[in-house]
Amino acid sequence: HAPTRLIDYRPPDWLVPQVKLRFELEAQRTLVHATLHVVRNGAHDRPLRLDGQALELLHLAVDGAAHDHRLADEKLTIALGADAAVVETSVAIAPAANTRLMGLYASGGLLCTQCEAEGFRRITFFPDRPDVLSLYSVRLEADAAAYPVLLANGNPGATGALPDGRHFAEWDDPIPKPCYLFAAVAGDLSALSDRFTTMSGREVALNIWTAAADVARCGHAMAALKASMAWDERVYGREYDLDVFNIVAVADFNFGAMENKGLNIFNSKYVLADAETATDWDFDSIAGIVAHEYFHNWSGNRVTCRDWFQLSLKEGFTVFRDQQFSADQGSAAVKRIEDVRGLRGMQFAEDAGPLAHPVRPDSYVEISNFYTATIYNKGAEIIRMMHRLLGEARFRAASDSYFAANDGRAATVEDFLAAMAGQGLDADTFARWYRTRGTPVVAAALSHDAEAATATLTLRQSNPRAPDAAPLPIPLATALFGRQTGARLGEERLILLDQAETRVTFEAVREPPVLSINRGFSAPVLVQAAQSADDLAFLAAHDDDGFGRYEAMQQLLLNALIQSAGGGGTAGQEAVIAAVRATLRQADADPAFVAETVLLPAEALIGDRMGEVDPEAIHAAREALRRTLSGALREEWWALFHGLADTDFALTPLAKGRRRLRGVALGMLMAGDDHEATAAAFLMFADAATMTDRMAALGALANSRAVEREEALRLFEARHGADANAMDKWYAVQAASSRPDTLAAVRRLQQRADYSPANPNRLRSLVLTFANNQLRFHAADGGGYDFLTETLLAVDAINPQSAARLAAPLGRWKRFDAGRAGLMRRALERIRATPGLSKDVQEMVSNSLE
Ligand code: B3K
Ligand code: ZN
Repeated sequence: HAPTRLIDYRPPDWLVPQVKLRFELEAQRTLVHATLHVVRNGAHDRPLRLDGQALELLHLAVDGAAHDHRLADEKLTIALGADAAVVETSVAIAPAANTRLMGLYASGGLLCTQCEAEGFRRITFFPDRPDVLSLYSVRLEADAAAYPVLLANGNPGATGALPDGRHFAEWDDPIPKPCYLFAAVAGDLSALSDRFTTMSGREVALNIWTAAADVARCGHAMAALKASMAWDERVYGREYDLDVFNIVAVADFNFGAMENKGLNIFNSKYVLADAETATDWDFDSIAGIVAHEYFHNWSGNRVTCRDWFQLSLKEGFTVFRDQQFSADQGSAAVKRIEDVRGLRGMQFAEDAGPLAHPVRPDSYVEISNFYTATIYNKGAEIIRMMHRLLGEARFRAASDSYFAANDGRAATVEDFLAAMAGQGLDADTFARWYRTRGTPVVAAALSHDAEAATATLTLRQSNPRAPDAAPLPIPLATALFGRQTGARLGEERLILLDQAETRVTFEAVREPPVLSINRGFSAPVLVQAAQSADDLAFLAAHDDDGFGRYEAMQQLLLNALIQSAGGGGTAGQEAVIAAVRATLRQADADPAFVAETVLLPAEALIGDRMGEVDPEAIHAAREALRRTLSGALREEWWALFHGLADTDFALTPLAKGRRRLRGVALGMLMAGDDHEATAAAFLMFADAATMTDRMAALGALANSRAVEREEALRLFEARHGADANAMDKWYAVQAASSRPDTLAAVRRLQQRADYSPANPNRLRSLVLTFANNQLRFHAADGGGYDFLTETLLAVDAINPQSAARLAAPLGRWKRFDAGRAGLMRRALERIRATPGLSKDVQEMVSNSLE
């Protein structure tokens, strides 16, 4: 498969200012009648070329008459003499047979669409690229009993009855859009409805559509939607622009949600929530994703992307916006900690491995493979750095001018940078962040001259994945603390490291200083500061930046874990225990922060920081430290476990923080493997007033040998067996277990009647969760790799996007010992040699083998 390259970009030969679509909907066979008003773009004599995939062409006319055309290699080519024409096509498609979940497909009794990135070509012939913007008018026709609700983008128009029990609904979208934002839904749906009045007084009807039985579980998503609409007005001056905003929840969906204009389609996992079935994590994710998709109405829809290389233009910016929104709803420090944990876990790992790519890649084979942590989360970090450097007011002014200059356009990263440059950002050097892959490493060394009362900070940047790249502009929020007084010495400084090396002097440093650097995680870099355990413990106690305290504690824990996993023993763990004890004393004031801070780094993260990943040694070291902390602070953990027990269900940051810390305390108690803790876990499970508590207890039991384990799993199934989203948690908790029989259990779960690899949520819960279980997936005998290989190949025949996601864990082979690396390579080679592989998987696997 030939790659698509950024340098080959050319504007479209033909534009399509207007589109009319008429759907005769049926699950087995749907007819799509399209009328495209096409206009030649510039002086050339090239034909009109339309994309089409899995379409049966039934009829074609140009300006009302039959016309020559050629259909080959998923392209429909039509030579046109005039500069404008009306092209009509009729095609047949098969939604019920569409297991890729791209284009128009069936999910339960629903018919729904997913077009981003290149699904519209599976609905009708069209120039399927984001820089062709059109006005759409759509008419949906369907059986009135099976599909009483018919939705599309824009504002509703005429509706009415048709012969043979059918009916129709018309939708008109007054705002031009690229075809990846097209959407239609038909089904037997009910809505939770509400209203929002925009800042200029426009009345907007809000609906969240789902099965009638689930309407009661849409309240949280609705509240989040209204909060998002108000927030975008207040913080970015962005107002909604249609009369209606519809959200539809579907059970089969390739990812989280989709920002189609006026008709967002969501994975039901990110809509439905109540105390009975959703954890606090679910509630927060729902609010974050509802906000994200809503914010796309401006950062994505009104201003879209010129080509898919610019994907981070909308995704990075929108992730940054949803992170700001969520920070405003609760604790900003805790939100930052969660975001950074996610960034390090996913994006840093990606940037260090064979799938590393710049935030604006140079080429791709299958664009679906590039909806990555790098595009989304590193992209958001780049925007955050601009925000930090410009400050709130100038960033807002730059954002206003970006939206004003590019409204209705398909824009590029340069357009965004130009708006930022208008407020003083050095856009040329910032552009380097978009083209340089790899996580920069910043070495920081601080020296103190007691006589002169100065401290000198030497900063050096390097990038092992891009050794020849020009230096990046790295904003490092930095402060010094006095070791004797414990006080901050002077103001925090924002140091911009934009050379390979910089030296910065601090004045009036009259006592030995301790360095606090990259405060608030001001830049997405790895800092190497060689801080002693004493310094880290000092910062964990004294840093006045919450993130800095978290960071120091985590580094202290990480150092201890790396030392012991590498065979260096447990010397010095007294300091760790003392620091954890001190942190626990803040539990009343900010339990969520304490929970994040004392949680041990994940096994995968420990592996990322070691020369070679030894899954067993890492697990053993982590368990040993857990046992040490469990024993040394036993009274503290029990006091937290009992003191934090709540019976009511509140979603305040404090209530969520209490539940989270209680779960962490239970996990620590369980590390001791004694019966008292197991019994407490089972009781917590049985009495849980919230899904958060129930899952915390079940997760702890799932790792254990306790007799209560089976009973808890059985009770959970009895209670939630009919709820797919809840059962996904049940699958995941077993696949994540550290027990030696986990692979066997996963294989058994795969045989259950309610397991289906065709449902992306279920597949992810079981198979991807297992593939991220470092200890058990990387069993030395290669059993985990065989399991993943078989599953991936079976799934590729159904849904290539799902299958491609399963390939990434095998791509980490270079990080392991020769035995495991060889087995992982062999698995990748076996996949690559399989005939009929999708290009999604082919690209992932060949990149992984490089
Ligand atoms: N833009 C969609 C993601 C589409 C993924 C296509 N493979 C959801 C989002 O980022 O908001
Ligand atoms: Zn997005």
